[in-house]
Amino acid sequence: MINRAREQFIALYHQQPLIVTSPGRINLIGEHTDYNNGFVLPAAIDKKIIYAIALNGTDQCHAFAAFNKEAVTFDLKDVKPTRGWINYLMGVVDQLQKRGLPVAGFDCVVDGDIPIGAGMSSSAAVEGGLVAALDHLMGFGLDRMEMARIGQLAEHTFPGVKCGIMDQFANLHGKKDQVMLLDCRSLDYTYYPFDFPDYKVVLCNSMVHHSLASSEYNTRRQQCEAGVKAMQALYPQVQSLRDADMTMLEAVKDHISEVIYKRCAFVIAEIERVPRACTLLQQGDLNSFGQLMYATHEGLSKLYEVSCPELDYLVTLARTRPEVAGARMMGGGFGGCTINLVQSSHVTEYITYMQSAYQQQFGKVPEVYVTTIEAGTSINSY
Ligand code: GAF
Repeated sequence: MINRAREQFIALYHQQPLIVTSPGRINLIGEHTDYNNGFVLPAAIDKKIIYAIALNGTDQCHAFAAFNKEAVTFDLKDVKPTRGWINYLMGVVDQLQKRGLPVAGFDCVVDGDIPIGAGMSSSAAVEGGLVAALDHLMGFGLDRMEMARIGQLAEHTFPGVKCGIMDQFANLHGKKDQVMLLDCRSLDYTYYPFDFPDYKVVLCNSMVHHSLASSEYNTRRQQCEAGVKAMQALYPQVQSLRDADMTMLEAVKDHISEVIYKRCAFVIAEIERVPRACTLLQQGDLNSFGQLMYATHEGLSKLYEVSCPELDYLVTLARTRPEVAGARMMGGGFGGCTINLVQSSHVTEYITYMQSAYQQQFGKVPEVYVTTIEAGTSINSY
């Protein structure tokens, strides 16, 4: 893929590019907790976006996407939200410009193998790869957390998804075979080895892409904020759901809708599950960890209502299989992948079983990715 991107770049733009690899992510546990100031446990993976990129000495930016053979151009003096994937590039440029950084024109080829809309955060990979590339080419000296914030804000202002910081953080901070416990309030983080040679992380793609995912995502965020506001009347110390507990939520139950109650109940429980899950991981107790993954899925499905019949089916099937320690839907929801912790010796058998059962039920074959945990966005020197 790297060679393909480089050759494509040279053919289009006639100079040698810088190569940047920018990974997708998994999240073991802690879903919809990041924008509630809670905890997440993500890792960067082997699926990635590749940039071949160089400055071009003009005010124009040219990008060619290898995945759909589409070429886009924009002017650095005319950066504003539009439609399509160019938004992710322009959003990053806009954030850099807003910080007073003198972004120069560039040419790039964007290639990669992160399935789009599968919940592995291809958009954060596009953002993180570009911000790291421009930082390197122009010597801005941004630190990785600042780059993550730039990606997050680009996502808020251009595509318009009011995401938390998990995806951009994971993309830029990943380390081989390490998961990261991130406190989304303080932005402190700790690496923990994911050292389970007898298990594989298997992603099953429901092949469902829900067109309402972005608007529903933003709605969930507003519902959480409404819950916080209601609790603040009694508990002024509640600045986000991170500060709340079930006693506080029960105290305001009669003043909020059932929907707001359910959303908050899920997030409060999920924030509390993550440090517990992390301790289990450190103790090597993957089976107990897996039970927490199932609990997360249950909450995402019944209380947060971001699952769909296809994801529920995949998790229900996983639960019947002794070789699976745990499974749940992953990411924002309304489609995309489930994450499954599967005994290495039974992975092939498990995939065959899942694909055939799913095909019988929904008439399509789920793509399956056996992933590895890899480094975050990297500037390649060759
Ligand atoms: C998406 C968002 F981009 C993340 O910030 C996070 O909220 C996730 O959904 C749900 O945990 O990937």
